[in-house]
Amino acid sequence: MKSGFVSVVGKPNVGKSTLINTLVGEKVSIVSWKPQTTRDKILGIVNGEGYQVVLADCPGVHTPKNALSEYMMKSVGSAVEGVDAYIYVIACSKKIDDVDMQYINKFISSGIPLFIVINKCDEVKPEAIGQKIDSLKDLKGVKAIIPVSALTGKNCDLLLKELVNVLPEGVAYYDTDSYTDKTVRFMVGEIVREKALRLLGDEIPYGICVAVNRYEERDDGLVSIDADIVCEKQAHKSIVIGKGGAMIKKISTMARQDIEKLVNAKVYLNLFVKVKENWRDSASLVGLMGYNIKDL
Ligand SMILES: Nc1nc2c(ncn2[C@@H]2O[C@H](COP(=O)(O)OP(=O)(O)OP(=O)(O)O)[C@@H](O)[C@H]2O)c(=O)[nH]1
Ligand SMILES: [Mg+2]
Repeated sequence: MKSGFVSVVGKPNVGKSTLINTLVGEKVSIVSWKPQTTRDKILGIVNGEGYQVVLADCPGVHTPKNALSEYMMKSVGSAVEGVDAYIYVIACSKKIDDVDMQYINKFISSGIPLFIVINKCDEVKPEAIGQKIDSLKDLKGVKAIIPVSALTGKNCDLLLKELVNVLPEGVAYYDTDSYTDKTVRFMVGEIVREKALRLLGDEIPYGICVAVNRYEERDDGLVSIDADIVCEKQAHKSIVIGKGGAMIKKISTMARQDIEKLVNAKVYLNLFVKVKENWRDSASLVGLMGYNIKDL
């Protein structure tokens, strides 16, 4: 069979996680309109007739400002080592800048097949897509430039076909019925964080992490979960809770609905809000981010 690893890299918010979810056909990685949504490398596994493509979703590339973003950039560094192909994603309506070119040139000089994916083509006129392709056509050593819409799925099948073509003959690296390397516990934490990102105003979500402290499958079939939403400031805590608990209730209801789909069972989700001042600057906490932060 054809099998291998592919890193998906690009600036924040260009649609890397959406693309991986579409290619995998499952919600592997959370998505929001706020940049820097993905914080960690997450594998999405596409299993098909005669192939297995393991896609690494990476945090958007940016200049680190604190220990958290340093951790995020390290995870990009680890995700681009020893892979069989690269996908570099740009958004069609965004200018290609020096950061993009640095990565593109680095990938070209590695000699490993590079696909440049122009995403969000549903947002622009066809002429704009043509212009974007033209602006890249002089680059030597790019396997293909593929315009897609990760949102509508347009051309994603073509991208998958091209990817499979460049992968070596090998074995399945993961169970052919699994679609990610992450645990249910991790995904639960991410779902809660996604709802917080989507429901809260601009400033607060960046300072939030979620720790799933208890995950219990009860005898009656119900799944009972305790999770902490950790924020950076006391003032943020009351915003996350909301007036009369309205905000935390909204986050909890939306997250519970998604978690029920994920685990295929009724879920009892108990959310707590905690404060850990400036946790993003604390390298030791960042290492645990998103999993179990016991010592808060
Ligand atoms: N119109 C349109 N929107 C898209 C498309 N793909 C992604 N989006 C939107 O773009 C926003 C960012 O998508 P993500 O998938 O979270 O982007 P990302 O590159 O993973 O972002 P980071 O994790 O922050 O680096 C979300 O609001 C998506 O719904 C697309 O093809 N078309
Ligand atoms: Mg992402």
